[in-house]
Amino acid sequence: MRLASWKELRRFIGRSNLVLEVLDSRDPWTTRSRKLEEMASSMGRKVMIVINKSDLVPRHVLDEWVGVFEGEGLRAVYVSARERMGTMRLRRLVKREAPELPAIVLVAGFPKVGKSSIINVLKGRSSAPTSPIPGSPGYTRAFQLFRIERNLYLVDSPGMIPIEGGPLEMALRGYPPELLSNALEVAASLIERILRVDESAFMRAYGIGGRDPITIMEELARRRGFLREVGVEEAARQILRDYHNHKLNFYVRPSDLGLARGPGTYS
Ligand SMILES: Nc1nc2c(ncn2[C@@H]2O[C@H](COP(=O)(O)OP(=O)(O)OP(=O)(O)O)[C@@H](O)[C@H]2O)c(=O)[nH]1
Ligand SMILES: [Mg+2]
Repeated sequence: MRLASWKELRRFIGRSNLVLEVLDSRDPWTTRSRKLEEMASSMGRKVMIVINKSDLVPRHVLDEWVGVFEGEGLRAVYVSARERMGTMRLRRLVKREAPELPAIVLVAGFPKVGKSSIINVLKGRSSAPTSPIPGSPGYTRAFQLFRIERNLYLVDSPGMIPIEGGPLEMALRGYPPELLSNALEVAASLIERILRVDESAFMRAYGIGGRDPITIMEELARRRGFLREVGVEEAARQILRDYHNHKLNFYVRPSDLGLARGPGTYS
C-alpha cells in the first residue's frame, strides 16, 4: 500500500491554494489530523473539513459535528460520495473558499476516508481508483491532478500515514488489518469503543450479543468456522475489515467525547 509522506504532503500543500481534509463521518474526531491542519495553516493555506460517508450517520449528528468544527473556526460540510449527496454544495463552497482562481485544491486524509470517491463524483465519472479495505488494490498510488471544470482542479493524494495516536487510532485511521501484529488487542479496543456508543452494533452486524470483546471474537470465530488455533485472531481481523467495509456500523457523537456543541446546532 502506498501512503503519503509528510514531506510530499508539504510539497503539495505548497502547490495548492486550498486543502480539503476528508474525514469519516462515523468517527470524524479520530479521522482528523491536527498535524495536517497545522502544516497547512503554517503555510498560509486554508483547510476545509469534508465529512464523507454521511449516508452512514443520521443528519442531526452530522449537524452537530459541523457545529464542533465551525466552533473552531473551520469551514465544514458533510457529503456522501456514494449517494452523491452534498457534492454540488461542496463544489460551490470550494470555489468560494479558494483564495483565487484557478483553484488548485489538495484532497487529503487518512486512507479509505473516500478522497478518490469524492473526486470521482465531482468529476462526474470514475477516474480515480477506489477500494474498501486498507491494503487492498485500488488505493491511490500517487498525487494526481484532476480537472473538475474550468478554474477548478483537485489533487488526489494517497492516504496519510496513520502514525499519530495509539494502536486503536491507527486502525481507525486506516492501517491495514493484515499488517497489524496486535490485531486482537486492536480489535478488542475497537469493540469496546463501538459498544460504548452503540450497544447493539454487534447484534446488528453478526447477531452476537454481550459486551466482552474476547467472547464476541470467539463467538464470531465459532460461527465462521475459523480454525481453533487462529480463530480469534482471524475474527479480530474480520472485525477490522468489517469496520472498513461498513458492515460493522456505528457512529460517534460529539457528546460521546464530551465535546461542546457549536453554534447553530440546536435545531
Ligand atoms: N458508505 C459510503 N462509502 C463510501 C463513501 N465514499 C467512499 N466510500 C467507500 O469507501 C471506500 C474507500 O473509498 P476511496 O475513495 O478509495 O478512499 P480513499 O480515501 O481515496 O482511499 P486511499 O486512496 O486508499 O487513501 C470505498 O469502498 C468507497 O466505495 C460514502 O460516501 N459512503
Ligand atoms: Mg484514493
